[in-house]
Amino acid sequence: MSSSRIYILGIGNIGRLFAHALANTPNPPPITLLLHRPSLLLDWHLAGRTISITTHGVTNSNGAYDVEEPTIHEDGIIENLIVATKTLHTAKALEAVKHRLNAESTVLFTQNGMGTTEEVTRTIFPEEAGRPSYLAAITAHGVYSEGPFRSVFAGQAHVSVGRVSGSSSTSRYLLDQIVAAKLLNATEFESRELRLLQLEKLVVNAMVNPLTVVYNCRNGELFKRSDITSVMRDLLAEASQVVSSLPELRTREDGGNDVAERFSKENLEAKVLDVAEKTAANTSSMLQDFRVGRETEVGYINGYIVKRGKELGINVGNNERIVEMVQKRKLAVDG
Ligand code: KPL
Repeated sequence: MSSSRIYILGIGNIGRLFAHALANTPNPPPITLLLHRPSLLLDWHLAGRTISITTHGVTNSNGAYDVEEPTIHEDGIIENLIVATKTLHTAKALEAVKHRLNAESTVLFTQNGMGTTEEVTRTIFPEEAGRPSYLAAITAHGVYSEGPFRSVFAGQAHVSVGRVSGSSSTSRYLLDQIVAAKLLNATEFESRELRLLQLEKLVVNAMVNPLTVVYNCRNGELFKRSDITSVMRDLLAEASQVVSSLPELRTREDGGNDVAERFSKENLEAKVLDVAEKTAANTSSMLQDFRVGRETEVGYINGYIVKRGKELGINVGNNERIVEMVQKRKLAVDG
């Protein structure tokens, strides 16, 4: 039945984990992997046409997927789409399938950082008529790649999922499938709470990720040094002020007073230190990208704080500098 098919665009670690979790339920939906680069088809054959996920040393390979190259003449409507591409490539990857999405479609975004859904609306679906409804997922699981279509599910945590505020609500089908996929350990939140959780993650990533690049170290090594802690506090003071001032969070009767408390410098610092400690052995995703010369997501993380801060007239000089540093050091790696 076409309405129950789930398409996945972006087959990196998060895409593989979602595919694997959905395929390993008692009543799995049909799943199609959209291979957005031609080289992926060869990789798929080399991987034995399976996705392999290793958990606690045990590898489970499942081949219960159809594959399609989205750029090649397919034009059937996609009703359920999970977009698991990197932030930087999301709008471009969606461009190739936009003719297959309509107001009945549901698109789940799994990207880090903020600003992707706004970018997709601006560049791909500027008209409200015909725009799919949006869901977002925040993934706290630790997954790393062992090669194309092979990942290790290293740190089991949870997924927070829900509708994106302002998005029209059509089907619940995709949400229900995500929550039913036990391996994801997903909880559904209402849109405002989901947004607050996204912003908390944004601030944590805005502190940990670029500092691991600048100081070239694992997460756990960062805040053992008082000089790095002091740089983090300067970045955090700006982030706290920006998030606490966001007008879209002040729409409740109490004026959004919960936001100022939740995003106080003290609460945010406690969160940052907690995540850095719990993920002490991790090489942050930004440092991994940086080391292999890939463009990083700093523009969607600290860059988002800079953009919103400037709109609100808040000084975001420290975040602006760290965006430049990470991007410049990237140039140094390239050159
Ligand atoms: O989300 C992460 C990332 O690396 O992007 C953290 C939580 C910092 C773990 O490494």
